[in-house]
Amino acid sequence: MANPLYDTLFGRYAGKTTVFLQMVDGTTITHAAFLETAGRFANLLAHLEIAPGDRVAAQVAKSPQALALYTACVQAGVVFLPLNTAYTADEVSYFVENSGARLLVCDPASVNDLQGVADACGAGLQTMSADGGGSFASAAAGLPADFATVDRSDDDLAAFLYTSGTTGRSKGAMLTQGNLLSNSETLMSEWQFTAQDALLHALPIFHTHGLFVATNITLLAGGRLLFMPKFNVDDMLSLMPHATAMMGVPTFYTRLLADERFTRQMAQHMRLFVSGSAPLLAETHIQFEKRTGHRILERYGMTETNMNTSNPYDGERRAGTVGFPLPGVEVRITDSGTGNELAQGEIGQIEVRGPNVFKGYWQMPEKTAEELRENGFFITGDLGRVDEDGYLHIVGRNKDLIISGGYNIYPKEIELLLDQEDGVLESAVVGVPHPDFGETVVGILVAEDGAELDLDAIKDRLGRSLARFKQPQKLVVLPELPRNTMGKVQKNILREEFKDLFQPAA
Ligand code: MLC
Ligand code: AMP
Repeated sequence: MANPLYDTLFGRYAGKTTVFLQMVDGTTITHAAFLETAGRFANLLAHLEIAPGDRVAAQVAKSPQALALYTACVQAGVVFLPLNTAYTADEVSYFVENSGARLLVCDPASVNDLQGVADACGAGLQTMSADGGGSFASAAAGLPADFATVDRSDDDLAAFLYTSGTTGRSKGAMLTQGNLLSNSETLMSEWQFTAQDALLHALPIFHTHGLFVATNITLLAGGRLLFMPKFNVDDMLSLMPHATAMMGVPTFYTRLLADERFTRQMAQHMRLFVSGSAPLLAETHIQFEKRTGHRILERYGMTETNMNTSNPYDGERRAGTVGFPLPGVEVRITDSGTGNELAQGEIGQIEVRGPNVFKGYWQMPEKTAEELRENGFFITGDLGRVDEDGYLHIVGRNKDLIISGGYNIYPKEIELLLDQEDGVLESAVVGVPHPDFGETVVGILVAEDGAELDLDAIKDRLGRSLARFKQPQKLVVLPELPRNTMGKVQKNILREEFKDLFQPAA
C-alpha cells in the first residue's frame, strides 16, 4: 500500500533542498523544510485524534503553513476542506456542520465568531494567522517532522470543496486522490511544466484553481511557486521577471492590461499565461497578445471535475474557446430535455467523463444522481458547442449562476435572504456585466402593497450573513417581476434591463 497523492506530489522531495516557495520579499522555503512543517502538522492531526477519512475545515489566510496544512491532511489521509476567507460565521457554520468536520482551523481574529460554531458541531478549534502563527503551529512546533504516511488508494477522498447549488444549499464535492493526481499529471504534460518553471501564484488556495491546478502541477514538475498572499498588480509586476508561467482568472488579466507598466518586456521571460474559472473576453485575449506577444491559453474546469478542456500548448489558441478535451477526458454535447447526444456544431449541455470527475456530493445521493449519470458522464450545467475544428465554445449556462472575479455566486442563496426581509414580496437576483469582475450581482425587489423598503437596512442585514463578494452591488425596486406564461421569472429580461448599470459611459 501507499498514498499515491502524497508519494507523487510531496513524499519524493523529502530531504531535497530545492526551492519550493519563493515569497514576495525574496525569502524561500525548500521542499525539505516545507515537508517538515507538513509532517509536524500531520503528527498534530494524529495527536488530536483526527483519523483517516475525517474532515478538517480550514478558513485561513494564504500562507506556506496553510499549504502545509493541506499537505498534512493528504499525508494523514484526512479530507481537507478549504473555505473562502470571505465567508461569514453563518456560512462557515453550514460547512462545518454539513461535512461533520472534526476540526476547524481559523484566523485568530475569527475565534469569537467561530468558537460557538465549532462547539455546536462538536468540532475542535485551532487558529492559524496570516503569518502562519497561531495555536495550530505552536502545538505542532515540538512534534517530530517525521510522520508515517497513511496508506490510501486512488479512490480514497482527498478533499471536499463546496459548491453552491441552484436550491441555495451548498454541496460538498468529494474529490479523490485519483481525481487530483490524474488531472495534475495530464496538465503537467499538456502545458509542458518542468523543474525549470517558476509559477506566479496569486490565486487563493481555497479553490480548485489555486490549490490543485496551480500547486499540484508545479509540485509534480518540481518547479517553484512565486507565492503571493493575494493578487496585487505591484507584486505581480515585481515578480514577473523571475517567473516562467502564470495562472489566473480573467480579472487578473484585465487588471494587468489596465496598468501601463505591464509591457512586452515585462512578459519576455514568461513562456505561458493560463486563464480559467470564468469566461475570458475575446477582446482581452487580443489586447493581451498585442501588448505582450503572448496568446493566453484558456482552459475550462469545475470544482467537481478539475480541468476538462484546454487550448493547445502547441497549435492555435483560439480566443473565445476553451479548446479540446484533455487526454483521457471525454466531452459530449447533449440535449437538456432528452439527454441525447447532439450533432457536432449544435448547442447543448456540456457533459464530461474521465478520471478527473468527482465521486459525488457528500451525503446528497439525489443531487449526485441528478448530475452524475450512471454511465459516468457529469452534467456540468454549462451550455456549449464544438466547432468544425473540434474547439469547445461555452455559450452560456443552464444553471442560475453568477461568476464574479472567478467566485461563483448562486442567486437562489441571496433571493432566499431577500425574500425573508419585511415588506419584500419577492425578489430576483441576476448577474450583469462588470468591467473588473466580469459579472456582478444586482438584486431586484418587489415590495408588498404599501410597504416602503429601506434598501440600506436590507443591505446591512445581508452583510451579516453573506460574504461580501456575494452581496448585491445594487438593489433596485420594481413594481413587479417579468414572468413568462408559465409564471417563471424571466431573468434574461432583467439582465438586459440592467446590463449597463456598471458599464463605463461610452
Ligand atoms: C473581492 N471582492 C469581490 C471579489 N473579490 N467582489 C466581487 N467578486 C470578487 N471576486 C470585493 C471585496 O469583498 C471588497 O469589497 C473589494 O472587492 C476589494 O477586496 P479585495 O480583497 O481587495 O479584492 P481583490 O484582491 O481585488 O480580489 C479580487 C480578485 C479575487 C479577483 C483578485 O476575487 C480573486 O483572487 N479571485 C480568484 C477567484 C478564484 O480563484 N476562482 C477559482 C475558482 S475554481 P468592498 O466592498 O469591501 O471593498 C473554478 C474552477 C476552475 O472556478 O475552472 O478554475
Ligand atoms: P466552480 O464551481 O467554481 O468550479 O466553477 C465552475 C464554472 O466556472 C464552470 O461550470 C463554468 O461555468 C465556469 N468556467 C470555468 N472555466 C471557464 C472558462 N474558461 N470559460 C467560461 N466559463 C468557465
